[in-house]
Amino acid sequence: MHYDRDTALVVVDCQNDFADPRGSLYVQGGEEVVARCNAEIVRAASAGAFVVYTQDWHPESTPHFEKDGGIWPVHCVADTWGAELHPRLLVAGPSVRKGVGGEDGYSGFTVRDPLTEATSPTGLADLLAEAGVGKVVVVGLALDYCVKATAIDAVPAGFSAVVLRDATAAVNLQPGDDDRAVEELVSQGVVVVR
Ligand code: VGL
Ligand code: ZN
Repeated sequence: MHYDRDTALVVVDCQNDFADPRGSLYVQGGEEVVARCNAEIVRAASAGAFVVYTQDWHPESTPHFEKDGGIWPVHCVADTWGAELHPRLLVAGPSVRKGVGGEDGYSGFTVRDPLTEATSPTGLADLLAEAGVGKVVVVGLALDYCVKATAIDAVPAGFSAVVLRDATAAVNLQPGDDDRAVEELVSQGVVVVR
């Protein structure tokens, strides 16, 4: 990928619970994704491009978790090891935390109140606007959840969006969720490249 000052790299949820095999919601291939993200981070940062990170950041109880009525094992609880960025991930910019107030949702741009369904912004759009970019490159975990939702939300927020599939990995709750995520991305105007 080519980076310049009009382009930001958005590194989604490269946290221990997703990227480390000991994590509670380990995504197969997570460590490889960290290495591939690092290569992009080096490229982006050396071109002077803005690099920004997201972190899934949940309270101990949230309707996002299976034990509280959702579908996921407990993961990325605020201020725990699982919520930390993977120790090998290069950090070259700010991080946006999502779900802090127990909200649900997957996008790095917005979270959703589980009771009212109202969405509120996370601050990512503001950071990108301050950086003055028109284009975002999205990488990280997981392709079929937070990478997909973040890239799709970037389009109505006014950015052109590219997903680097080789710098992602999918949860694949159902086999083929990865390919379906790519189809959905493309149908929403996101460019998906290897
Ligand atoms: C994610 C499942 C639950 C993700 C977050 O980062 O893709 N997936 N919470
Ligand atoms: Zn989550």
